[in-house]
Amino acid sequence: MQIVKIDTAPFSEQRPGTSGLRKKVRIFQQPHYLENFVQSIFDTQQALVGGTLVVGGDGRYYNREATQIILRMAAANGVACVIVGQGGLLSTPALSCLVRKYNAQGGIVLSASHNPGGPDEDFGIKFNAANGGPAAEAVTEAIYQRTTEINGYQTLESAEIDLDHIGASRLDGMQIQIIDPVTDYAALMQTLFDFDCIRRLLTSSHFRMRFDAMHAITGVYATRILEEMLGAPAGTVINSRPLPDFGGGHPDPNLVHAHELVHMTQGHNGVDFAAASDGDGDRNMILGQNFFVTPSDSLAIIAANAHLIPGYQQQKIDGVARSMPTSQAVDRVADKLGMDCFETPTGWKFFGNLLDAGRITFCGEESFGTGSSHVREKDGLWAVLFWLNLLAVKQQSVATIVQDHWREFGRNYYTRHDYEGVDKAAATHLMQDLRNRLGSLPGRQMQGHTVEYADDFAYTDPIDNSRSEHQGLRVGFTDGSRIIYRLSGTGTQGATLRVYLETYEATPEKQQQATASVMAPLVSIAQELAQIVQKTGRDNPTVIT
Ligand code: G16
Repeated sequence: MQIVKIDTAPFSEQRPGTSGLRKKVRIFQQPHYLENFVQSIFDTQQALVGGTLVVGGDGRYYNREATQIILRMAAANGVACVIVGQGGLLSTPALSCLVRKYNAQGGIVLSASHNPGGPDEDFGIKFNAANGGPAAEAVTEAIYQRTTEINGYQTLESAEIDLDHIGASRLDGMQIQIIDPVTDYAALMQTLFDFDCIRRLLTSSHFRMRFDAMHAITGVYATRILEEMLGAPAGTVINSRPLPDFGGGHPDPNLVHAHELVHMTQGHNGVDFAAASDGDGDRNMILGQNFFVTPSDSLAIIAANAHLIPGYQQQKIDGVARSMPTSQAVDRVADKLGMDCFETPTGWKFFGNLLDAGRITFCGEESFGTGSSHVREKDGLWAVLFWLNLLAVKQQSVATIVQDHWREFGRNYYTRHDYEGVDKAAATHLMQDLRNRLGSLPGRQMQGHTVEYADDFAYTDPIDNSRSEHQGLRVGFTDGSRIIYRLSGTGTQGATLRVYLETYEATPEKQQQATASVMAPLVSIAQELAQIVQKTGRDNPTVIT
């Protein structure tokens, strides 16, 4: 087969955001656009030459075409072996599992996560390192720098590559292994959780569960693991067929976008347990009957109950980590149980070094991400299995488990307000203006709250000392409440302003209030402090979670 060198010129704006390069499909479809980025990966990641690469995506529109392009370029760039999920499909945590299990030198994830899919929607590409996790900032920066000077890429002239039949084949000198996307991941889950115990719960007539795959990749995984391996009744997994446009929906497991599932938990007849995952299977939402578990609480409860789960009961849990805007619920668990607790910037990549160094076992984010040292990505189905194992052991409802946790550790009321599609310049100005005023805020009284500190969050990685600046504006009050402002790094249109709000309640009698009413004073302080209405023209957030 003929290796061909194609001349190209750099595209502007190929800098990866919070989690890889995410753009509209039509941008990726421009001639050479994807190729430039992929060649920049090969040019900067020399270990891939003669090495193994894992490739897979969430099945969204353009997944197949992109997989073909990447395989041809991998062969032309001297990669020895590519492991590909059948049909070009792999959930993000499953890809992480494969990179680690087969000692690959890296992985390429094709996904725009929770963003909608389809010809007019979003696509994305992300490079994962040999530890199976999203590449560190220094690596993504090197890839980006390469995109700014690239003038050519290498590919192979070949017929369409068969992605659908499991087995090995060759493309020029490169081996292609098409594998079942679920098998290795499911085997890993079996080493962590008590499948017999979960099976007894799922097959009991007293327990009803639904899992919403949102027509995304976890449909494949959840059907196999929950229904086929664990015996949950057929129909437990809803919206199970992955579709390139996610059925026109928004595969984001939150109270707004997974409303069909939320509805199934409501009322006397609501199911006992419900969960959802996102486009690429790394996010999760956990619900009980008439009960929503915030991702921040979920992380804290997982850390507090690890001793009940087989995969974690033999090990000492040394530490936990959360992203800065995630509530401090897990900090209280760490404090009481004598674990280290790390506060990192938003982005799963910041947990990688801590996990690799064995400093933490569990980590999570308010953005519906929870995970552990078993892989280097957040893992939606893992969190669901953790909760199922916990429910099976405790024989209590989701609400009882969470409320008992609050009684013991206190409750961190939490909410996030997103202002999506805001004018970029207006959002940047809002942040800059607030940043300029941070120094004047400590001591200021606002609606009965006194500002204790106000800063622009920066992080020094304790393992490699790398420094990340401007990771969100924090305003903390003397009663422990916090307001945090950040611009999202995952959107593809305009800017998304995220406002994260948290307040702590230690008194059990005050832990059963509606979040919206408890948070109302902080919400109004947050709007006033940043002059959100004046600066964005928005009276209300687009999404509240
Ligand atoms: C990605 C990152 C997460 C981050 C989330 C939201 O998740 O991996 O670490 O919390 O985006 O980021 P932002 O607030 O910048 O939009 P995913 O599931 O989209 O890959």
